[in-house]
Amino acid sequence: MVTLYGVYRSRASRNIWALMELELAWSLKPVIQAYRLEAQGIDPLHPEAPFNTRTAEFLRLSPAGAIPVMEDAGLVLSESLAINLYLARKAGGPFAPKDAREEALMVQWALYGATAIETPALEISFAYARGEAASETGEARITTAVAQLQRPLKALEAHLSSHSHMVGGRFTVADINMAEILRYAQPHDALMGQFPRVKGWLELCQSRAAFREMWETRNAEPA
Ligand SMILES: N[C@@H](CCC(=O)N[C@@H](CS)C(=O)NCC(=O)O)C(=O)O
Repeated sequence: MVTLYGVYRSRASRNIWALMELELAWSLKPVIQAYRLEAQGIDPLHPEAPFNTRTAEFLRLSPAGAIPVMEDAGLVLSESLAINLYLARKAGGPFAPKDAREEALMVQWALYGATAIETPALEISFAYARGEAASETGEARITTAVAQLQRPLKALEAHLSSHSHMVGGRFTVADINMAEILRYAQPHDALMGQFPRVKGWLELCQSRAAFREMWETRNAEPA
């Protein structure tokens, strides 16, 4: 049984989506981000604070103090993209890499997403989530992020012009990993409109039953 530590409103969403696709037995141990408690005026270190990323018991499991963390038969793993690659290998089947070559490509795309796309995409996500997209500061942040995303999204657009999916011509863990990173930039229509193949592929990934189930539960979770 896989235990996932986190909440739906976090990068744990990508692991939950994968777990649902793979139909693995799993349970969620709620751990909320400390910064979200602070934003509500709650001291994360208060003895009655909800279990959070600064709770001593969680820090023993994850010294980095970040969610998600996964535990499976004694293996403790952090980094959401690595967790998904592990889950796919554990379950096997078409969702997983079929050989070393596919595995290398899946790692390549996960690293590219994490290093070239995630940070500017998150800037866009935060600006929209905080209702700042139309403010002067928000617009400036979005403009910078959009500029930083041009090169990687051109690379993805070119890839998706000759490939139906990230790897192997089928829906795999590599699609979840990249789709969940790109989701952060999705509220900015002007950017997505520049890259129609990326937009279409992302919407196709998100039309899957497992994504919709994850997304519905995520949206029902208190913000
Ligand atoms: N690269 C890590 C990032 C993990 C991360 O930053 N998680 C955020 C939530 S999505 C977090 O736990 N923040 C805790 C805090 O700031 O208190 C991953 O992909 O798992």
